[in-house]
Amino acid sequence: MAFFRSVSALSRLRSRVGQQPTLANSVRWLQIQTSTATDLRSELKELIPEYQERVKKLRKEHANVELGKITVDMVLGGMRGMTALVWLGSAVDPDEGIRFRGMTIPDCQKKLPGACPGGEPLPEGILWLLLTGKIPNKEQVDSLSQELRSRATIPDYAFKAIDALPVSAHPMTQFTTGVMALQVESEFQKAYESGIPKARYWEPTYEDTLNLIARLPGIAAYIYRRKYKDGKIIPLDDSLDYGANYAHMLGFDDPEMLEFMRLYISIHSDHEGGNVSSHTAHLVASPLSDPYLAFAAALNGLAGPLHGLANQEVLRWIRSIVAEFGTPNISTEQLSEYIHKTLNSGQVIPGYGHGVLRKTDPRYTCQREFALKHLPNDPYFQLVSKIKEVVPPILTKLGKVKNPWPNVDAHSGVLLNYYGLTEENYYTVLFGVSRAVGVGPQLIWDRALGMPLERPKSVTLEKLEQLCAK
Ligand code: NMX
Ligand code: MLT
Repeated sequence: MAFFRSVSALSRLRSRVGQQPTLANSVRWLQIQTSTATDLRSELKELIPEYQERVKKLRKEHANVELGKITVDMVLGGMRGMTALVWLGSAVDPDEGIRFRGMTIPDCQKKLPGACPGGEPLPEGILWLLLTGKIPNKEQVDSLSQELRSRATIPDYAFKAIDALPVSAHPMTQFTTGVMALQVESEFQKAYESGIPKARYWEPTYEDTLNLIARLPGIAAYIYRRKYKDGKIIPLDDSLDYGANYAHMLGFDDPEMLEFMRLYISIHSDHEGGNVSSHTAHLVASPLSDPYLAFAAALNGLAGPLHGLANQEVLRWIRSIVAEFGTPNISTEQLSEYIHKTLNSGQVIPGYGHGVLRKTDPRYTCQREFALKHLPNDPYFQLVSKIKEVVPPILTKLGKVKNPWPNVDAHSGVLLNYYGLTEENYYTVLFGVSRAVGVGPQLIWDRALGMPLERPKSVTLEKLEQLCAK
C-alpha cells in the first residue's frame, strides 16, 4: 500500500510540474472541418451557442414532426428501431456500420492523427472529433494527451475502495467500484451545491468528463495488476499518448500492442446512443447525476454478456472449442458440430448478431485487417476466420436471427491474447475505458443543450391488451 501511495504522490508531483473511401464517403468527410482552436475547451465553448440555436429552432418550429410510429412489437421487443434519442457523436447504419461525426473507420484511419504517420488513430483525436465534430491536427492531439496526463492523478482512497473487494471479484465489479470512488472529486456536484446557474452546467461536466477519461486507465490498470500480476503499479509514462500509456500501465510495451490499443480504444469509443451502456449513461445523467455516477451505471450495463461482456465470452468459447478438440486447427465439420452443440444447449454464439447492424461490423473488419497485417499465422486468428465462415449460415438457418454476422466482440480477444493479454475476464474493462471516450462528450452536450430529465411513459400489460383490442 505504501508503494501505491508513493506512486500516487509521484504522479501528483508530475501533474503539478507540468478500405478506400467511396466517392460519397469522401465528400462527406471533406465536409467535416479541420479544427483551428488552441484547445478543446475553447473549441467547444465557441460551438455551444450555434448548437443551442439549432435545438431551439427544432423545438420551436418542428416540435410536432413525427419520426415514426410506435408499435406493440417495439414496446415488447426492447424498443428496437424506435428513434427516441439525440446523440451527436456517431450514428450506426444497419448495413454500413458506425460513422463518427460522419466519418467511417477507414476515414478516421486516414484523416485523424496517429502516433506516427499512417499509424492507427489516436483516441485523443477521436475524443476531439466526437466532442466538436472537427478534425484535430497532431499538435492539438498532442496537447490533449498532455492535458489528460496532467489530470490522471488518482486519489489513494480509490485504490483502497478497490482493495476492499476480494481479488476474486470480477474485474468489472472492481472497475465500477473504482469509478464510484473517483466520484468523490466531482466538480459538478460541488458546483451544483454552490448554486451554479443552469447555463454553466456544461463547464463542471466538462471538467468531470476529462478527469474521468484521464483517470480510467490508471484505475483499470491497477485492477489488472492487482488481480493477475504482482499488484505493483506501473506509473504513467509522460512521453506516451493515452492508448499507449494504458497498455504500458498494464505491463505491455510491444509497439504493435500499443498500436492495437490505440485502434481498440478508438473503435470501441462510441456506437450511437441507443446501445445499453451509452443509453444508460445518458439516462442516469438526465436528472443531473454527474458524469461519474452516470458512467458507473453505464459500466454495469456494459458488464452484461449480451453487451460488452460478450468479448470475454467469445474468447472463453474459442478456448472451449480448442479444449474439446485438443487443437485450434480443426475441420469445418468439427467446428459446425461444436456450434450446433452450443446452440442445442440453449446458449447464443457470442460475438454474432446485433440489435442494429445487419452486415459484418466494420469494427470486426478493421481488427481482421490489423491481424492480417501483424499476426496472419496465429492459430487462434485462423480459428476466428474459420468461425466467420461457418457461423453465419448456421445462424441464418435458425430462421429467427436477424443478423448472423460477427460484431466487434468476435475479434478483439484473439488479438489481445496474441499480445499476451490472455485473461479474458478482463476484456470488458478495456471496452469500458474506451466507451468513456464516446459517452463523455455526449454528457457534456446534454448539459450544454439543456437536455431534460428522461422519463418515458410505460403501460401495464392490461392497458396494452385493451389498446390492442380496440
Ligand atoms: N446466437 C444464437 N442466437 C441468437 C444470436 C446468436 N449470436 N443472436 C440472436 N439470436 C437469437 C436471439 O437470442 C433471439 O432468440 P429468441 O427469439 O429465442 O429469444 C432471436 O435470435 C432474435 O434475436 P435478434 O432480433 O436477432 O437479436 P436482438 O436484437 O434481440 O439481440 C444481441 C442482439 C446482440 C443481443 C444478440 O444477437 C446476441 O445475443 N448475440 C450474442 C451476444 C453478443 O455477441 N453480444 C455483443 C453485442 C455487441 N456488443 O458489444 O454489445
Ligand atoms: C456497442 O458497441 O455498444 C454494441 O455494438 C452494442 C450496440 O450498439 O447495441
